[in-house]
Formats: sequence, C-alpha cells, structure tokens
Amino acid sequence: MSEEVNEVINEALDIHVDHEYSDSDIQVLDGLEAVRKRPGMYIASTSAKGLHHLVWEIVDNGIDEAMAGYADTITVTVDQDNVVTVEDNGRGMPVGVNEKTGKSTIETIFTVLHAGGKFGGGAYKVSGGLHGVGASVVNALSEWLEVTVFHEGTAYYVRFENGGHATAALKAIGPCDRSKHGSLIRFKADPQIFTETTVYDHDTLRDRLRQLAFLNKGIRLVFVDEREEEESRRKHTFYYEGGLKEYVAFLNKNRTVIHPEIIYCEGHEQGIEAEAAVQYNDGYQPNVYTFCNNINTVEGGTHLEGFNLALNRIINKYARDNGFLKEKDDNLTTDDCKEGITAIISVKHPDPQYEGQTKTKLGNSEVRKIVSDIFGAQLERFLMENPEQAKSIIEKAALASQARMAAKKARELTRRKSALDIASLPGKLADCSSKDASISEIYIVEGDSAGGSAKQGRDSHFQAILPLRGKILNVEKARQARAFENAEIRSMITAFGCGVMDEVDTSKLRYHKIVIMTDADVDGAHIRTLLLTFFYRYLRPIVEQGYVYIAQPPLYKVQKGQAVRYAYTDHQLEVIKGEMGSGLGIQRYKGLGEMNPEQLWETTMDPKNRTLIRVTINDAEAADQNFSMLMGEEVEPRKNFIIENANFVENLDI
Ligand code: 1YM
Repeated sequence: MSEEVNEVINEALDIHVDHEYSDSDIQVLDGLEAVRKRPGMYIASTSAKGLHHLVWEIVDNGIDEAMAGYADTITVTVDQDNVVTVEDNGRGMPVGVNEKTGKSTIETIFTVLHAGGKFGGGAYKVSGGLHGVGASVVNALSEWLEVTVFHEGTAYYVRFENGGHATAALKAIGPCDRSKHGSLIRFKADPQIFTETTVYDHDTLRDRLRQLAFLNKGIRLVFVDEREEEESRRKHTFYYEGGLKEYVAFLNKNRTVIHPEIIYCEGHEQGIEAEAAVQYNDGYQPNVYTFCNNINTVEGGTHLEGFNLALNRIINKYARDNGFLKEKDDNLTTDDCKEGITAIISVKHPDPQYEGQTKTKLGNSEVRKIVSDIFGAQLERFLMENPEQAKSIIEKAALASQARMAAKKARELTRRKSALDIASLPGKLADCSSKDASISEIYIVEGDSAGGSAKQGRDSHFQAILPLRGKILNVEKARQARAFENAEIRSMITAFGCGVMDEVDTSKLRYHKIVIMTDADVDGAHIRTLLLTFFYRYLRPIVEQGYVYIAQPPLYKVQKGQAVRYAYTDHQLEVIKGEMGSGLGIQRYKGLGEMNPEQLWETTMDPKNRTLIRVTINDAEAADQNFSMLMGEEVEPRKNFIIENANFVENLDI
C-alpha cells in the first residue's frame, strides 16, 4: 500500500519541492511559512470561517477513508481549550518512509504543501475539492498538531509545533490492540493567525457533521463538545442509513407534506455517482440543495440543470398522458414543478470542475445527462406506481401555474410604481432629505404611535421612517400574488427601490441601513421574524449583503436626580444599579411608544449611542430551517426560539 501512496506523494513533490534532496527541508519551511504569511490564500479567511476550515480539512480526510470503504466512524471532539481531535477507524495513515524526503510519509503529508489533496487510488477525494487545502495547511496554521496512527498492533506518533516542524521523527510509541486501527489527529489553532477567535462554534460544527452524515449514508459521525454543560449538547451521534431520504425528511419535519413517500434515486455512470431525494410540502417555496463531493454547490450547476430538466420533462409528460393537461394548455414551467419541493441532489465526481463567482457551481457537462437520466427514470416510475401521490404533485404544479399568471399581473403593479420613483413613494413614509444611499437609513417601525415618536425624534437628514400597521403578512404561508397585493409589503418594496425577487439590484437600494425597530417583547419578536421572513424570501440579497439591521431599544430607564441612564439588558441594569447606588427610580419600558421622541433618539436611533444588530445569513439552509420552524405549524419550537432569541442574527456593535 505505502508504495502506491509514496508514488503519488513523489509525484506531488516533483511539482512542489526542489529536486535536490538537500534543499527539501528549506522548501518545506518555505511552504509552511508562505501559508503562515498569507493564510488567506489557503483558507477562506482567518476569521471564524477559516478556523472551522481547519476542522473540515481533517474531517474530509477521514470521510475519504470511509468513502473508500475502510472506516465507518469519525469522531470530532472539542475540548475546554478548543483543542480539536479528529479520529477515524480506517487503515491508519501510512507509517512508512518517503524515499524522496527521507522522512516518514506522515511528516511529508503534514509539512509539504499540496502533498495532501492529491492522493489517488481511492474512490472520491473530497479533500481535492473546494476547500481541499491539505493537511499541511492545517499544520502550518496550528500552534501544535499531533498525529497518532494505530496500525497492526502498534501505535505511532509524531508532533509538530513552532510553525509546523516535527519535534522528532515519527516513532512507534507502544503496542496497541490489534483490533484497533485508524488515525487520530489533534491540533490547536494558532491564535497568532486566528486573531479574531480560536473558539469553535458548537452549532456550526454540529450542523455540518450532521449534513455530512446525511450525505454519506452508513457513516457514523460523532461530535463531542466537552465545553457544553448540558448533557444533550455534549454528544451528538449522526448516522443515517437512509442518507438523502432522511435528509429530506429532516428538512420537511416542521412542514406539512402533501404525499407520504420520499422519491429517491441513486445510480452511477462513467464513474460518477448521482443520488437525489424529493418530497413536496404544502408551502410555496422550493428548497433545493445540491452537492458535489459533499460540497454545497450553492450556485448550482450541471447536476441541478439535469435535475430540473428531468423534473420538467417527466411531470409534463405524466400530466399530459393522464389528462391533467389538455392539448391547448401550456406546459408547466420548471418553477411550477418546484413549488413546495424539498430536494437534495448529490453527486460524487472523481474530477469535479467548479465555476462561478464563488467556485460553487458544478461545471462538468456530462453530469447534466447522467443526473437527468437517473432521476428522470426513477421519477417516472414513482409517478406510475403511485397514482394518488402523483395526483397531489401534479395538481400542486397546476395550481402553481395558475398562481404564477395571477402573480405576474400583481407584480407588474409594484414594478410600474417603483419606476415612477419619488412620486410614488408610499404616503406613510417620512423620507430623509439625503439622496446618498450610503448614509441613508430607513427605520421600519411597528405601529403609528412609535412611528410618530420616531418621525419627531429622528435626524431627517439621513433617517427615513416607515411605520407599519399591525402585523405584516406571513409570506411563508401566502402565495406570491397575495404578497404583492399586501399594502405593507408594497410600501417596503417601493421605499427600498431595489426591486424584488430575482430582479433585486442592491445598487438601486435607497438606504444602506434598513433597520427593524420593534418592541422588546414577544409581539415585537414576532413582527421582526415576519419582516425577516419577507426579506429572506423576497429580498434575499439585501440580507446577504448586510443591509438589514435590528434596533435595540433599552429595557430600563434608571434615574437618580438629574442623572439618567439606560439599560439594554437585565445584566446591564444590575451593573448600573451597582454604579449609581441607592435611591434610584427605575422605569421598565414595555414598548417604544412609552418613550418620548427625544428618548427614542437618544437611546435607539442616535448613531453615537445606539446598538444595532446586523442580520446575517451564514447558511441558507440553517436560515431556512429557522424560518420554516418559526413559521410552520409546530408551536413549541417557535416558542423556545423566540425565548432564546433569533440565532440568525449576529451581534455587531456600531
Ligand atoms: C482524522 C483524519 O486522515 N485518515 C486517513 C488518511 C489517509 C489514509 C487513511 C490512507 C490513505 C491511503 C492509504 C490511500 C491518508 N493517506 C494519505 C496518503 N483521518 C485521516 N486514513 N493508506 C492510508 O489513499 O491510498 C493521505 S490521507 F497520502 F498517505 F496517502
């Protein structure tokens, strides 16, 4: 085995390391030093995202070993000090010596740039994919890293530190049970590189490991977070025999499905594996996620195109053959066929090509037909064998088609209005005088009374106020046509000026801060969620590009004589009480309306004092899960969520 491996390593070395052996040490140091100097060239960033990349890099190697059929369990442990351990029960990394470097294969893998991702032989190398930066990059960016390999009754060990140098050669450190085999890697991210944070996010690690388990049926992924107090969060085991089928069931768990069975297909052609799972729910939004080699291809690509083609072709064929569509009727569009669909498409490709702005669009053209053939055949079979379920699906697409035509008319109304610009701005809007979007802000305020205070309190040069009456429409549960008929929704679209849905153009946005200002109570949280749902579904780029904020009104006013202070949290109140001593008057604000215009300005709107929370969407899937959970039928998760407060917002002090 090691021979084959060494050959591949040598191939990589030829490209990246000087031929003269005596120079290889220097080359190695140069390589790792280059990584430390410009980490941004090798990982996404040195912020939290890049930090988590380190884990995924190592986990991917374990997944490769499992996909090759040698391992079935990968365990990720984060300890109190944010040291990460990743262990698999595979063959164990090769323990031989590399002839070219004269060092162990393991030391070579961890110290030679690019000697990682390239190793062939096995099936699909995830590590060769999008974030396949190689184990050496993880080593370079770690304060220290240790490798332990269990192989044929012996445990081997090597440690790297101080910029990735081995402290000693790989050596046997003792016998181990012959039944034990695998690789164990421990590392501590270097705080000198990851200056923002070296603390891993529990939910990020958990969600991705769960996703990897869904995408790789039969592989057990265990997550142990020793930092968690709560037993239920300390250990998660993800294992899905049903793979994508269970993934779709998971995504639909807070939704009402319109047919009981999940449509599932898998197949392979030309060394490419394709797998898909589909189930429709009673909602209107499509939720389609695509992957290549376990990487979320957020920009889609040929696998998605193949899926869309088959979906459209088979549904129209079935609808015509079975009298759902008459001769004179137009075909259903792909969008019609996707209303309320939850689908996962996953391909495993030995040589993926990625395109697009973020290199998350699959480009291999042969994949289109392969996915279309495999999914088309299975979908057709499913519809024929399950006429009841087929009927639900076709009728839903037909309704979508009718609604699409109605929506087109309604939407044209909003479009024509915004084209007229100022003249058509909503009557309730108190606009700002500045036309410079980069300094302009719009406050979306709940209720007329708070709206009135905000109008009086604001700095009208750059702050616009749009009061909303009552609760806004829940777009998660309404068709597009109704959304576009809704007065509040139309006011917002017109005021923002950036268009809507696939026509959003943020360069036309009239305000670079869209601030949601609601009461600090459960009703306020609900309205905020409704607004965020609307933004997420209809104006997603403004959320993605960071234009949406949440205002933080104070909870308390604390007064002693002439001195007044405001507390935004209960903790802050305690601190202020301690600082101001006895004889305090404490007022708890129940709503924005209780503040006079000056107070509202001072506490919540004045850039000098206020706290704004910027809304971000890190992960469309997580956000979607939250939205459907918040907007779905289940009450309990929604209640908990509101109590815990939205986790799709990140704190940002301005
Ligand atoms: C916790 C991370 O890295 N496991 C792992 C890695 C390798 C092997 C087995 C392996 C692969 C091959 C042969 C092969 C790697 N080997 C290499 C290299 N877990 C983890 N488990 N024998 C063992 O691909 O032929 C890179 S990764 F380069 F040595 F082949």
